[in-house]
Amino acid sequence: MRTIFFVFMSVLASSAWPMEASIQNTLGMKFALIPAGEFTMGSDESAESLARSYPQYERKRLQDLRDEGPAHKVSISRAFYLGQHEVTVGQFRRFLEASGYQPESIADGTGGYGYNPDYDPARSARGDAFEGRDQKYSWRNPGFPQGDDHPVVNITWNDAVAMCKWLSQTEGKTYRLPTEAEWEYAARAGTKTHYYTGDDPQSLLKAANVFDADSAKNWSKWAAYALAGHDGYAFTSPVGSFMPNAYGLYDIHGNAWEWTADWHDDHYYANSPRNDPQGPATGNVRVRRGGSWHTWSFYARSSYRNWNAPDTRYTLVGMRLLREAD
Ligand SMILES: [Ca+2]
Ligand SMILES: [Ca+2]
Repeated sequence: MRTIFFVFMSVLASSAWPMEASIQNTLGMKFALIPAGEFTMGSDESAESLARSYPQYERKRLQDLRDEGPAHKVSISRAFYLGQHEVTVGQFRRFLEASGYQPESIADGTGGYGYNPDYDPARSARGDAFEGRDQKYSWRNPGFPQGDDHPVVNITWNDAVAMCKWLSQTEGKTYRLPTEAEWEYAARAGTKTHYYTGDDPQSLLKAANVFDADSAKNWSKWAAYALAGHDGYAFTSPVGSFMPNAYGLYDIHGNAWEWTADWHDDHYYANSPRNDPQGPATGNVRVRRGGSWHTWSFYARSSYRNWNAPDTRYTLVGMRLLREAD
């Protein structure tokens, strides 16, 4: 009897509740199950090697990547669900309506950034590509038209965390931003190349909305860095418009940058733990990953890291959420 009971419990533990391959939450957000596993995080690629894929880039740009190395083995010990898409404008609006939360760009009265064809970066103090901060810009208005199925932008890291907290309370599940390690592991989906489509930047045309010939029409001085050809979108595209990676994740490269949970530190990879690294304990800026519709292909690579203060809101930065597996 005892043996039978033991066998029964073993079967329960191993297979009675298999995790579903994909799930949909109360806001209609779809999540794919990312299995536990190991991968090589970061990159040690030399400037000489990078120059073969990015011949038009100044050498300094190819050398200035200290924080991507050393490449190191990372173990992700638990499976998790990751949003198949970036959070959309429509989903963010439903969150605001249901929760009463005020996005930081509105709550602090300083607004966000936006595209204005008449704005000249050379005449602005920061030389920024976009106009702002300005109260006329926010998640509602980045200066170009967006449908409800486009990725929400102009949202801060704090806004993203607030949305995770509300979803967790509402659904009784744990939502959070992915760690950098979880993000890169899921983005690569087993690949070791610049992109999940390979090493060639031109391979992005079928998989990502980045700075292409359409965007270059609006920023002609950067035309040399544009992908040759058209991905069909000069600004954001509806999420899921391109080929997904092997885990079923869309727009990993491009469309909107995605906030991660981690603080940024140039030297973190040299001493980070092998198992489930959580980023530095403290910092001033949070990491964002993957590039955007306005990002040159070089900066949309799987290993590339960028960062901003947690209250930064920008025309290029959105989010993708993680839901912990039960
Ligand atoms: Ca584009
Ligand atoms: Ca993205």
